[in-house]
Order: sequence, then C-alpha cells, then structure tokens
Amino acid sequence: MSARIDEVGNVIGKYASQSGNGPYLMLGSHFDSVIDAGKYDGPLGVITAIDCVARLKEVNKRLPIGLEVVAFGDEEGTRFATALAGSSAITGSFGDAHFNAKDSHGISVEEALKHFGLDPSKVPHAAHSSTDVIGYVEVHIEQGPVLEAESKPVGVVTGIFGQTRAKVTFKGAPNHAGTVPMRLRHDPLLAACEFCLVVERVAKSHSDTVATVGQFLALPGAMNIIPGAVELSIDVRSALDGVRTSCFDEIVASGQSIARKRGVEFDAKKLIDLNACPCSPVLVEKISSAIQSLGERPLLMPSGAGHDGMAMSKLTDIGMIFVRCDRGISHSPEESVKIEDVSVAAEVMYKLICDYAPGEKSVP
Ligand code: HGY
Ligand code: MN
Ligand code: MN
Repeated sequence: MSARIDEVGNVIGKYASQSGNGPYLMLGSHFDSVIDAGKYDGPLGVITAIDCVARLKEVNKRLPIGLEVVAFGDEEGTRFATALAGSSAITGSFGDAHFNAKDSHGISVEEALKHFGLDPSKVPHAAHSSTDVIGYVEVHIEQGPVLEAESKPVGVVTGIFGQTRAKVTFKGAPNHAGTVPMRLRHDPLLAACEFCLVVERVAKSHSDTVATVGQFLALPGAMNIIPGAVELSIDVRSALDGVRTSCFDEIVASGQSIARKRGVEFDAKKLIDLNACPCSPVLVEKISSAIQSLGERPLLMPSGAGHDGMAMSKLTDIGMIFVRCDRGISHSPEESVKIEDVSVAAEVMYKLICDYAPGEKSVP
C-alpha cells in the first residue's frame, strides 16, 4: 500500500482500485490504548485489515473500489481525555475542544502535535469527503462475555452505546487528622464515597445502563491529613440517549445535595458526550451474509464499548465485526483471543471486501 502519516498522526495505507482512483472503503481501528491495557483492543483491527490487503496483493487482485486501511490515534482519550480524536479529524470534526485539551503535565494537543512534527493549522486537510468514502468496517474484540457464552467466534455489531464522561471534584478544607472531632468535619472524601454509591444505585435502576468511577484521587494524599479535595471520574453509558442523559443529571444532582449536606463544594465538568450510534443496515447485512457464507449463524449484538465508528458515522456507513475474547476481559493485560476466531473475522472481512459493489449506501 502507499502509506502515510496524516495531519493528526493517523497512519493510513491506500490500496488502489483497478482504475487507480474512485471511491474507497475504509478499514481499520485505533492503535492507541488505555493504561495497563491488553494487546488486542484496537491493534487487532488494524492488523486484520492489513492482512486482508496483503491477501489481495498476494494474488495481485485489484477491486472496483479502493481500500484505505487506517490506524487511528487517540481513540481512548487516555492522555488528553478527548477520545475519538484521530477519527474525528478524518470526519472534519477535530475542533478547539481537541486542540486545547491538556494532559496531566499541562501539554495541549496542539503543542503535542507540533512536538511530534505536525502542523496544527493543517489538521483540516485530514478530513475525507463523504463522496469518496463508501463505508467504514472495523474488526474489534467484543470486550464482553456474550460471544463466549453463545459459543460464537464472531458477532455483527448493530449499534454502539452512547457515553458521557465527566471529571467530578469534591472540595473541603484540609485539616489535621488528629485534632478535628468527627462532628466538626467537612470531609470531601466521605462525600465522594457516598457519591460513588449513588452512581452505582442510579445505573442499577435502569436496564442496559452502566456507570463507572474509574479514577479517584484524594488530595493532598497524606495519612494524617483530612483530605482537602477529591478528584474522580464518572463514565455513564446506555443503549438509550435519553436514559443516559437523565442518569447523568440525576447523578450530578445527587452530588450537589451530598455536598450541601456535608458542607463541602461539588463540581462536575463534562469531558465527553457521545450519542448512541447505529451501524448501517447495509453493512450489518453484508457482514451477516459473509458470516453465513462461512457456515456460521450471525449473532447480532450492540456494543457497550465506544469505537471510532461513532465518529466515522458522521462521514459514512459504519459496520463492525466482533471477535470473541477470553472471558470477555478487556482494558486489561489479560485480554486474549483465539487465533482461529481471528481468522474467521479476517475471512469475513475479506469476503465482505471482495463482494463490495461500489456506490451502495445504507437505506436513508
Ligand atoms: O471506553 C471505550 O468505550 C473504548 O474503549 N474507547
Ligand atoms: Mn478501549
Ligand atoms: Mn477499542
């Protein structure tokens, strides 16, 4: 393929069509990861897409459509709390919220791009046009237990849950751990603990809804100091956008009342707010028939995890092929897949690519 690094650091390989130009299908996934991650969340989709192109090359096969394999940067939001940054640039929606986001050292995305040798003013050139791109298909580990429970090697994603992530702070006055009687304390850490149990209760009260406190930092963090502040994160996800937003609002309102009751301050700053995103019925159908052609019954399923397809859906039809992963574990070094399941997914993707007829779009 002719390979390049684009204006925001995505890596893109182009496998030209028979005519050498015209519409192309995009394949790939992200190649960034969470901290303490596994090997497969993201890179598996990039490598599988490359493998499909290598297979075409081996038999010198060219298709009526081109292929672009993309490795997206910053899908996870690990460093800058942005998420879907690389794929947002591909769809032309990389805005100030991305440029100005800062990492824990106060370095902005804009500065990081310059440091990497890119020119932030050129980022708009990373955008692809919806008339050139006929679809986006991603192979990804399921990151859940359903395929294993159903003894299926692969699944067809019907849609991706929406997600809201926010940074929450409880603030009090740091004080001596030995001298302040319990009845006189305004301890932000205890307020935060009560708040975490509310997060759990609210999520449990709605089906198909999950909420997580993944970060929890007590400051200044000494054994003999009543904390002055607690910084924590919340991540709320649901199949239904209305449920997600009402759960988030209920959680924030509870945080405010807990803070009032305990005489501390409360603040919640939304960092990410992504609506649920359906996959294209045309691509669901194409992936399903490719699976059927291999003698497997396609299992249709939603994704609780977010993916670059949420950004790419602004540009084109999206489809996803899930791969069974061991005990459904992900975002952990214990992530693992069976090579035979990966080869089924690669076969499905290869079949889909070879059977793709240009110009087909999902039903409006
Ligand atoms: O957090 C997620 O949903 C994905 O791993 N970015
Ligand atoms: Mn992930
Ligand atoms: Mn991922």
